[in-house]
Amino acid sequence: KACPKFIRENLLTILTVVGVAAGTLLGCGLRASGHQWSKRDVMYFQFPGELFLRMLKSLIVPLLVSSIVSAIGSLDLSLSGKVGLRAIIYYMTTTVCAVMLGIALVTTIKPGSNSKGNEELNTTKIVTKDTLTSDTLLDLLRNVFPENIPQATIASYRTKLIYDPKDPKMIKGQLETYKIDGGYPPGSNVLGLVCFSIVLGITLGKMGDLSRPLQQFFHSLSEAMMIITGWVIWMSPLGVFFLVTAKIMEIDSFADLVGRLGKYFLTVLLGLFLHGFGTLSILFILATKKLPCRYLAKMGQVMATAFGTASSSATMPITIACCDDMGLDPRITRFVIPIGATINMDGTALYEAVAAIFIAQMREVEMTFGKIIAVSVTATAASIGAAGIPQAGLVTMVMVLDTVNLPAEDVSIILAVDWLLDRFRTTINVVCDALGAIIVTSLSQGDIDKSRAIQNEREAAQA
Ligand code: DAS
Repeated sequence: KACPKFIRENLLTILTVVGVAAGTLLGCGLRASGHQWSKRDVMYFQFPGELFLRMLKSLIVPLLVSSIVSAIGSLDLSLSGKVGLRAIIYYMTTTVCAVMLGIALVTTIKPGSNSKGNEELNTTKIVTKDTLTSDTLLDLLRNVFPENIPQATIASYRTKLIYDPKDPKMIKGQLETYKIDGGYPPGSNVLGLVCFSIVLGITLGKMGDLSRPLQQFFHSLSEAMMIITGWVIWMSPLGVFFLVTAKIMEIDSFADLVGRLGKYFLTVLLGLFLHGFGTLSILFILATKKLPCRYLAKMGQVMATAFGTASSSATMPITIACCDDMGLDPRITRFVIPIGATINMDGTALYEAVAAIFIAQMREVEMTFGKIIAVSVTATAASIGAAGIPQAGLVTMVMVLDTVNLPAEDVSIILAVDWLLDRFRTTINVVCDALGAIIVTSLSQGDIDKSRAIQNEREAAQA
């Protein structure tokens, strides 16, 4: 009775946030000690955090498939159609707003113009393939249709530029699209699984009684995964503590953070903040006629885990558990959260648009209106194609850079601060998904009640 109600109700969130803060302090302290930490030292520090991340990742595939299939299967088709449409409209609207905001900021602040260190950049030949964008977009579509379901999360298509071994800057002029797990570690690219699960869920919804055994199976599997999530979630404080400590120990230097990438870093942070607490909040108030702060306060655990793991897929089980705690309809939550965690990444979209134009400014490449439109489109597509794993946004950045005729290697310019920006953009990605679940539930409340009334009548008639 001694500890106040607030602490009792939010104990785990408080511990996880403390874990992130303590990890940051310890990481900085270990660096300040001046001792040269070897990769092995970092690996030992990271190990408990890595185990925590692996526990969360092991839940992703069974939870994602079972949640989407059982959620869509349990909704009548008209309701799941309406919920799906509202979710897609929300995802597209928020992502486009994020990209527009990012472009407005980077073209106003101009973090890359006349910043130090431009000269050595211009010596690099700007050599790229103009078909890379179309090929990477085709990869995105290929990954939507997995040819082998059990392998779906491993075989992700990525078009790779084949460099001339004699001159690494010259591209041999050919592109090879092949099935690799490079770029995305196995089990991370779940776009194909999400699409398959949606189709299977709709099919089960159409099959009526014949689908009952499968619906029961997927519903039980989803509930079992959420129970395991409830156990794993208690390891978050320690998990994020070790992940953050090790990450701070292993980065090369903070110099870039305050040096020539400082303005870029702050531009992205400003964009993420304005999007998260500006655009999203306005949309939330318009859609639900409620203030988001009450909900955001309950998302501390989700935000801290997203920040600590830098993976929205790994955070997904915790996002679903948080939505359950908020009393949302589980069928809607288990429908929109897994899809949102895979294709709705506002933070990533904003970051990719800012980064591409920042690099163009560093190279004094003229940004025409047409190029800005192209960046908007490819940054949106890149955020859909990015997997929910650490620094996935960097991987799909190649497509956006190519749009403004910049070489893929230029990603290295922003690498130094990406490990930290990734955590902030992942947090925004996840907050946007959770707010989306609340908004879609609120907009669908009337349809949910109607569908439940029809279901009750049907059961009464059968009784
Ligand atoms: N870390 C990715 C995520 O999990 C985002 C990114 O890399 O842009 O959402």
